[in-house]
Parts: sequence; C-alpha cells; structure tokens
Amino acid sequence: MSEEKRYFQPEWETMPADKIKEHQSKLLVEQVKHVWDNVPYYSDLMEKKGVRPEDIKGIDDICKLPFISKEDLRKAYPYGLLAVPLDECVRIHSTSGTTGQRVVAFYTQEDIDLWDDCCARAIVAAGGSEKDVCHVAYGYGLFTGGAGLNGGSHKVGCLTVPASSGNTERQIMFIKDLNATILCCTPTYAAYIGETMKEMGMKPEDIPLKAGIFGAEAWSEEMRRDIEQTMGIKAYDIYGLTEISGPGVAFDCEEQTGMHINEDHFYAEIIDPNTGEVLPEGTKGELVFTSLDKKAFPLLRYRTRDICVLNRKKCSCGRTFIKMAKPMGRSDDMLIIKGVNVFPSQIESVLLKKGYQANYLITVDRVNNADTFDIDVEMTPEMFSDNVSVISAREKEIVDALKSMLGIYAKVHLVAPKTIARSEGKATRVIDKRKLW
Ligand code: DLL
Repeated sequence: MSEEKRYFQPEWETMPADKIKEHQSKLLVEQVKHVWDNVPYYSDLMEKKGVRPEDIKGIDDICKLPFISKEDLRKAYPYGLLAVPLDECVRIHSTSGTTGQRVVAFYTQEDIDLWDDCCARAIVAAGGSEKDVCHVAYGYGLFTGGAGLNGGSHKVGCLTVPASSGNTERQIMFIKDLNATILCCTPTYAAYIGETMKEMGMKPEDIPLKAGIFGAEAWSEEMRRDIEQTMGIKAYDIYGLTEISGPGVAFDCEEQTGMHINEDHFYAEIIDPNTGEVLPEGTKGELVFTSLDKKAFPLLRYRTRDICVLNRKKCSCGRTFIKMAKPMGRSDDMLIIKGVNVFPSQIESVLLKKGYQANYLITVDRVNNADTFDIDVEMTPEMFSDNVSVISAREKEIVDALKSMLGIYAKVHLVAPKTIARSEGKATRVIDKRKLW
C-alpha cells in the first residue's frame, strides 16, 4: 500500500505523543469553558465538586472534573446537556438502550464532519481507498452505525452501498454483483452473512470482500478468526458509542492488537469502577471518555461502563494513538453467578475454541435461593448428531472447559443447528430471569 493511503490524516494519526498531549490540553481548556458557559447542568456539577474553568490548565487537570454518567444523561433528557443553540444542530442519534429513558445526542455540521473523519480513518486503516466498494449493513436510523460508516466511506471516496441491515440474501446478491470489497456491520451479522453464504455454496474465494469493519458489540478473537476464514477477509474491530459520537472513537489497524483511539478528538482514562480512582496504563478497569472538540453535545469524563485496558506500546502501523484492548464486556453486562463474575465473552471464547460458532444463549435464574446457569449451544451442521452418547460427551467437554475457566459449573445443552435466533444487529446472549423478581 502506498504511504499516502496508509492513513487518512497522517499528520494527526502519526503525531508524536507529546504533541498530541499539547493539542489535548488546549482543547480541554476550551471545552471546559464551553460547557461552563453554555450548560447549566455541567456548571452545577462542577460547582458541587468545587472546580471552576480556571482550575483546568491542561489535560493533567482532567481528574479534577466530575464524572458524568448515563444517569445524568437520562436526567437531562432531551435538551439538558445541549451546548449550542438548537438551530445550530443538524442531526440527532439515539442509543439502542432497552432500559429506562433513551439517550439523545445532538450534532452540529462540524461535529458530523469530525465524526466522518474518524470513520474514514478506520476504513483507510482497513485498506480502503476510492477504488473500494463499501457495503454498509449496520442499521441506518437512530443508531449511529449506518450513518457513521456511511459518512466515513464518502470521505474516503469509496462507492458506498447503504444497505442497512436485514434481507440477508439480498445483501449477498449486492455484495457479489457490485463487487463489494469492504463490509461494515456487527460481528454477529457478519457471522450470519458468512453462514448464509456457505449455505448458498459460496467459498471464500467466490466472495469479493477483502476486509470487514465490525463493531458495536463485544466479540472474541476466536469469532474474528472464524469470520475471517469463512469469508476470506481480514476483520477489523471498530469501537464507539452514541454519547461520544458513534463508531470510530477507536479502530483497528493491520496489527489487530487493539484499537487506536482517535486521541486528537477523544481523551481516554481507565478508572476503578468502584472508587473512581484513575488507574495506571495497562490496568483493567472502566473506560472513561472526554470529547475534546464536539460542540453540540460535549461530554466530559463520561463513564462508558465498558471494561478494558489501554496501552501505548509502539505500533508497527506507525500510528501513535494509544490503543484500547477489545472491551471484555460492560460492567453492567457482567453476570454474577454463584458469586463469580462471568462475562459472556469468556463463554464465547471457550465455545469457539472448541469449534462451535457464536450461536449460544445464556440463561440465569434463581431457584430455591441458588443460582442456575444454563447455556444453550448450537451444534454446527458438520458436528450435528442425534446420538445421545455423542451429544453427552460433547456437552461434558464444554462443561469441563467452562469449569476450568470460570470455576463454576454450567449446564450445557447442545441444540440442533439454526435453532437459536440470529440477529441482524447487536446479539442478545443473556436472559437473566433473576432481574424480573
Ligand atoms: O454501538 C456505535 C457503533 C456502531 C460502534 C457501529 C461500532 C460500530 P451504542 O449503540 O451507543 O453505539 O453502543 C455503545 O456498544 O459502550 C460498548 O459497550 C459497545 N461496543 C461498541 N463497539 C464495540 C466493540 C454503538 N468494538 C456500546 N467491541 C459501547 C465491544 C463495543 N463493544
């Protein structure tokens, strides 16, 4: 790949760390003043913490600022955190949250331009250029996935196919007929598209795709390899959240060892979720983001609930931006079963290592004051058997592998291929019946 095409904005993506820090310091001082002057909800929070704009002289002072959480966003719904007049806003997006009040985020045209740049960086890092056909099968609408990757694809100059999700056979027809080289969708949907292609008799070499940009939900390394093999592509992770803009807050490069955070726009911290203490680089904790230059809906120290690790080791791609590991789950998705912390991603990892696909459903309940822990796991067509002793032996193999990873027993039920519902967006992997009490 030529040097110009390696990066979308080389001056930013390869900027030395000390220069990025200088830039972040300047932006933070301006951003704090912007929210103090324009968002009473923020100035109240800051006053309660005894901090004023003049106390923030650079990025190292960020720890003086209060955190903001989803709870605050719900309280301030819909306009309470808006930092510009409504007539300067050109669009809204909203989270897919299923509990409580939805969160609505606002964008000025400038906010959208910067967000599109972030997504364009991700597409170029995945090998994209104006020669590519970029098939966007993230949902369009209030969800940020479709609009974000669509905007990035335009900036790169790809031929953009705004397919949205659904109608999988039609998606495959377009991918084939229009020679799509880059597929953007959730990893769950990518796996489903791959499975359907296989059923239609397509081999990896019959599929024109060369890369996939998959995110919006946690997915394991094993799932990545599985999708890569089925489609004959390289699968790149992409991370983001509506509150901070959408996809493109961080993105994979060819090394696939963590996602580079677009640090010229977003400042990341890792904190202890219980105490709020900032943890040193390399420690696992909750990811917190500050949007440094968003104008309409700027969040300072937003607690994402995503559990993850940061590291600034030199990357062979030449980008200097800090990397975040694949989030291992959300602190609010973490299940506590029989007193043990369990992330669905750990279970997924075990299953994929044993040759299953990411088609599983975890059910947790409480019977006679004790937790029950059941996992339905779909057999692949190749391993399908109705021989009871074969099935029992396979189930026992998974139970033992989970026991050695988690330290507790799960009841595993192998089910026939195609019996667990597929998702075209983010997958539902857990039913926790205990919450209904
Ligand atoms: O999921 C934005 C997005 C769209 C990201 C398309 C990537 C691709 P929300 O619906 O607000 O926004 O959900 C944000 O999804 O806090 C994480 O818990 C999770 N998430 C997003 N990307 C990843 C990822 C979009 N790559 C929430 N790995 C975040 C793991 C992810 N979790």
